[in-house]
Amino acid sequence: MCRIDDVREAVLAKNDSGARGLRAALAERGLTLINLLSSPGSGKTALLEAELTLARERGLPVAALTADLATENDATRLARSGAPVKQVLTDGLCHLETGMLSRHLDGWPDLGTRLVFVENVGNLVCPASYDLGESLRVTLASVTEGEDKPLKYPVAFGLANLVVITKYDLAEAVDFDEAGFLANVRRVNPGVEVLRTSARTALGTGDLLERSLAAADAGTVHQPVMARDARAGHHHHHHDDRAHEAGHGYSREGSAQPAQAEPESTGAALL
Ligand SMILES: Nc1nc2c(ncn2[C@@H]2O[C@H](COP(=O)(O)OP(=O)(O)OP(=O)(O)O)[C@@H](O)[C@H]2O)c(=O)[nH]1
Ligand SMILES: [Mg+2]
Repeated sequence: MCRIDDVREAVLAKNDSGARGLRAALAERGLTLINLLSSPGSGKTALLEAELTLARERGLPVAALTADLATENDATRLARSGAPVKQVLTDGLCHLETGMLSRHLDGWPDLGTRLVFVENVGNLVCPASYDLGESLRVTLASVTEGEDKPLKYPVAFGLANLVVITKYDLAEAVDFDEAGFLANVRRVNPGVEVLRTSARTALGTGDLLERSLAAADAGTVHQPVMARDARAGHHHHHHDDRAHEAGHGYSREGSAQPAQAEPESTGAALL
């Protein structure tokens, strides 16, 4: 075990205990956290802006935290929806940790808010190991990224409890291999639901909002297993293997997994 692994495990252990505290605090306030993960430019902000706008139209109290290494650009874009939005600057870190979130969630958003969407730093590696106290972890991939991404980033896709295909309006133009993508998702995370979405055409935006609300209603806890594996002293690469083997990376402490709800008739749900 090299030193980097020791440091990494200490950081993860600290984050894990932070996640437990954050979960309890969120539950007390009736807040449900939705963690969005993808590579840079997959369309997290665009989809989130559509979600926030839709939620506002439906009179649902939602808020968003968006994380980046630098700039307030994404918060400015999301604020156009009229929802309460905050920018988290990670100061060069490639992922969010619970400590950063706790600071921003102190007294914010207003009581009565049901959902807080968290746009993680655009990166499919770093944020995957960090439990943020979320109820739903959503991993996104755009149709332009290639069908092999779930295999190349098995932790990000293996620990997701909802996978979202973005920019579906471009699928034909880029000859998106949808069957190949779905087969690869199944290999790292059998049974996980996959939604087709487009921020341009609003395809699937209602479905994502419904899955998020279902997670809030069920009060289900989804805790990435990997952080605990790390404390048990496994090597990093081992986590990837486990995500592969186990097929899913969440321990389920609640009732039925909301992400596995029956597909909607919009044509967005695939698995
Ligand atoms: N055609 C099309 N383009 C999209 C869609 N969603 C996002 N885009 C474009 O893709 C680019 C990146 O989108 P963003 O929403 O900024 O992606 P992001 O994942 O938030 O990026 P980072 O925050 O930098 O990681 C922008 O130029 C968007 O306009 C979509 O559904 N269809
Ligand atoms: Mg963004």
